Amino acid sequence: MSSKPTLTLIGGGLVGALLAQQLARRGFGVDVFEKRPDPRVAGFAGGRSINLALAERGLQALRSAGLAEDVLRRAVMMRGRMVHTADGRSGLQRYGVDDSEVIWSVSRGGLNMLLLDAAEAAGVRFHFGQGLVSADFDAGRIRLVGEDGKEREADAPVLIGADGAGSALRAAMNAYRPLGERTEWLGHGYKELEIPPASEFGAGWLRDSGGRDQFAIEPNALHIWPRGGYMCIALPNTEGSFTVTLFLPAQGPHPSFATLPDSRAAGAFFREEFADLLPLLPRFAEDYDAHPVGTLATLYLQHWHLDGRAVLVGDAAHAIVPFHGQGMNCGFEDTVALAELLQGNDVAEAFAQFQRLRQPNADAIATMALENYVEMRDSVADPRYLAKRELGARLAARAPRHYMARYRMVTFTGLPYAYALERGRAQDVLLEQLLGGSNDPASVDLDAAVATLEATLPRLPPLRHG
Ligand code: FAD
Ligand code: E1W
Repeated sequence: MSSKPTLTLIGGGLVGALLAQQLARRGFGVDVFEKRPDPRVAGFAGGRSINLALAERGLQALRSAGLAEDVLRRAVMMRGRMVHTADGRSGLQRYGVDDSEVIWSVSRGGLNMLLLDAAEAAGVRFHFGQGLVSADFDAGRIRLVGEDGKEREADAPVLIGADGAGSALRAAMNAYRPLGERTEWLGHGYKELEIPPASEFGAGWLRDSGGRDQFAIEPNALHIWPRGGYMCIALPNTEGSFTVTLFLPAQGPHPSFATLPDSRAAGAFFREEFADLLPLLPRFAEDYDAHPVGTLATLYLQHWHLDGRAVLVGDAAHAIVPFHGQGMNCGFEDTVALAELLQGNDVAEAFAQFQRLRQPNADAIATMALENYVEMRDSVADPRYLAKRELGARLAARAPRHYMARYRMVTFTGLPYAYALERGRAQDVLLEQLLGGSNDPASVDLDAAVATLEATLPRLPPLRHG
């Protein structure tokens, strides 16, 4: 097609940095304006979650960028969810049958710096400490503000917004032509706490025989303390620590962040509700009082792009609640799709195709992430849920080409999110029919069930980890 335009990305976070690398590798000139200073120089100061779960979709994108091996070297494997019930017991529910179906805990800062290095090596020009203020889409110019408060202008005929949930480019686009924006607040917030390495708990724990730090709890798991209307989770860090996140209603009757304004109130609450977790949090009071309450919302837009002039990707286009651990993974999938589309099409066509391809999938993971919050908080103890999960596991073992749990489709395959949502619904209808009034999976005639399954649901497409 025509010669390759220079592209201007706003935001050098996870999605912006990975997209920039892929575009530069395809021969585009790429400028990235990032509001914050270079984390490789200034130290990483990301306000939000310290570590994240990387799953198959994110890995597939990193593989296509040639970066998967590097990332996995610095990641901690999570084989399953370790559920800690209120009575103090815990048990591991494996995600897959073996270590081919695991997820990975990665440091947000470490991953971002790795991606910045990779993008720079591919020829991307970064401009740190430069925040977008406004855009003149007719003139193809943008206004930026430096950390010193000084404003400057730059040419930017083609803009890509990877500037996150609070996107400044989105605001500028919306002012030029309404995007049909809707934000649905979850009404729950989150706060991050830390379990330090076991070596900090006293001499008895200090180090293993190789001198390495020991983890205070099982390192190769995602820990969940479900408590009905709220929960805590913990993801392991490579240094032997864990980042704990408390999810809780923001307002309203106890318990909510409103009724737990400080560590004194929250300490009493944790002693009651998270009795086994609190002793692992030696800096509970400091962390609770110092860390802000984060807000959670789902963002829906009618329009992701402005002709061939600007497009939004990642959280800027479709921020979701974090309960499936898929926001970054979905944003990474975006980068592959957009880079491929820009390769063979003119810019306007690529942007339009990008929205056509990705929006149904972004909508689907938004729905599934919201549903997973309820599932995580409540259903792990619900007999109907457990019966369906057990029956699903039996069907999957007997007819793996016809049944796959929705969580596995989302987490361990690259099947479109919209497909996972739709197939998950159909599978659920079938499980309900098969169980009828019983919550005993053993009461179901499996031979007949498999026959019904094969007759009513199409085969799953071939998979990498089939
Ligand atoms: P961001 O990471 O927000 O990056 C945006 C970048 O743009 C930043 O560097 C910012 O400084 C910059 N910027 C902002 N404004 C401007 C401006 N005006 N000018 C220039 N630059 C600007 N996802 C997962 O896949 N797995 C998980 O386990 C997971 N856990 C999560 C837990 C929590 C508590 C939360 C809140 C989210 C979680 N997510 C998870 C989601 C994930 O954090 C996001 O989907 C991901 O960070 C989106 O990347 P992004 O690059 O689009 O946006
Ligand atoms: C994952 C923040 C976050 C990140 C996650 C997950 C969860 C609960 C949360 C979903 C999950 C990995 N999940 N885990 N176990 N069952 N569902 O898979 O990333 Cl709260």
